[in-house]
Amino acid sequence: MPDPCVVAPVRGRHAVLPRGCAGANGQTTLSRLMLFLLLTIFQIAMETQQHQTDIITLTRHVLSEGARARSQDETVTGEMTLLLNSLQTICKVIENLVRKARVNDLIGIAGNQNVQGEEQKKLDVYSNEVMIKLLLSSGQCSVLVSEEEDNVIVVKEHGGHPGKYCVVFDPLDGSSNIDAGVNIGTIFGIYRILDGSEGSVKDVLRPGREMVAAGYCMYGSSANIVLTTGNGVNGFTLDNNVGEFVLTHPNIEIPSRGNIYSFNEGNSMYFHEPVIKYLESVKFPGEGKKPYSARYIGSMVADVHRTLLYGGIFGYPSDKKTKNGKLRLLYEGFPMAFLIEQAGGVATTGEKRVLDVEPQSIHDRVPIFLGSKEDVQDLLSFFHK
Ligand code: AMP
Ligand code: P6P
Repeated sequence: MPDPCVVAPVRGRHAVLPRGCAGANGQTTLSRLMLFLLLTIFQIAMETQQHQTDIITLTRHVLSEGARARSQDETVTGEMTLLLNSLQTICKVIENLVRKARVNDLIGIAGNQNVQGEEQKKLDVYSNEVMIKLLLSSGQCSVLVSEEEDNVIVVKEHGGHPGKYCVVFDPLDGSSNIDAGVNIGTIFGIYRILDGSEGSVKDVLRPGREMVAAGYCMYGSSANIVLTTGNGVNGFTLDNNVGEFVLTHPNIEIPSRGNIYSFNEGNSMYFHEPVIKYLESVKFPGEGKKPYSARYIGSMVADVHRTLLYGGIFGYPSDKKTKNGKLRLLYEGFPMAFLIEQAGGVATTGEKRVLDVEPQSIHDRVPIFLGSKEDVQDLLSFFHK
């Protein structure tokens, strides 16, 4: 009779059951055996993961995408690769600021207002400064637009080395949530400078469809970068042990329909009729249909990230008090619309494709509905009635 304390070898090693396994009760032995085998399998899985050698970091992904671009077009210089990796570094620096904010007394207001007339939080100010300094020094940009800056930043007028890209960004979106520890984020979009331009506001007053890359970094329980360069959408999660963003969400595709609607219904009394009717349709869907769930975080990065992964619809519409809604076209609407479309979704103002809007000024606002194709089409049906 084999000793029930020694079980079948696992990877060449005999696993020995813990003390007392040879109890009189066969049931005890069996349950202990099952537990021990599960623990052994878990340990093997963990060891395997640690020894995983084919880790795709964001750095590696960007370098390989650059090599692929160069193999298809010999004029590719590597400047985009350098810019994307500069943006990655920016996200790591801001993530560190956000994660340590409360300990380093970075919570609270900086005591001044930004161009939007909003109270600037200390983290807003720090994040904006970090982003501008690192982009100026990257040597890849000729024009910068920040939500926190009144005017466009022309790099050559700031002693920087101009490059062929223009970056528009919200350094810390959702800042009203900073003190509550709710997810916040950095949003960016990239245009290639116009032929013959040395850098001016004209390089960024262009429809979002002319962007060559867009992304965001969401700072929450983990830091996540979601990026498109026009060939789909990939998501990366920061591994703080390694200090690298690791590919965790390859080729993100938004579900064609979800069951979540994400609007600030505190504005309902101001909503126009089509939005009111659409919201009623998802709350009272009629016989035999389940109503949608309401989810609203109040940080665009977080609400869009959830919509991208789970599907459904996010909206910040124009209403009776704000002609064009609240969200900014250049550095919120365009990048998020680019990402959503690249993931197979739809982004509309209610009247036209967001990416086709022609900016008149760098801080234009835009009404926006984005998310799963079928959900947004349902919404649009109320605009066309
Ligand atoms: P570059 O000459 O490096 O500025 O790249 C020229 C164009 O090639 C860019 O605008 C992109 O459309 C594409 N490209 C170059 N490098 C990359 C990259 N690492 N990832 C994605 N697209 C890239
Ligand atoms: P409201 C955050 O301040 C922000 O700019 C976006 O991140 C967010 O989607 C929106 O405003 C929230 O606005 O009016 O619902 O608080």
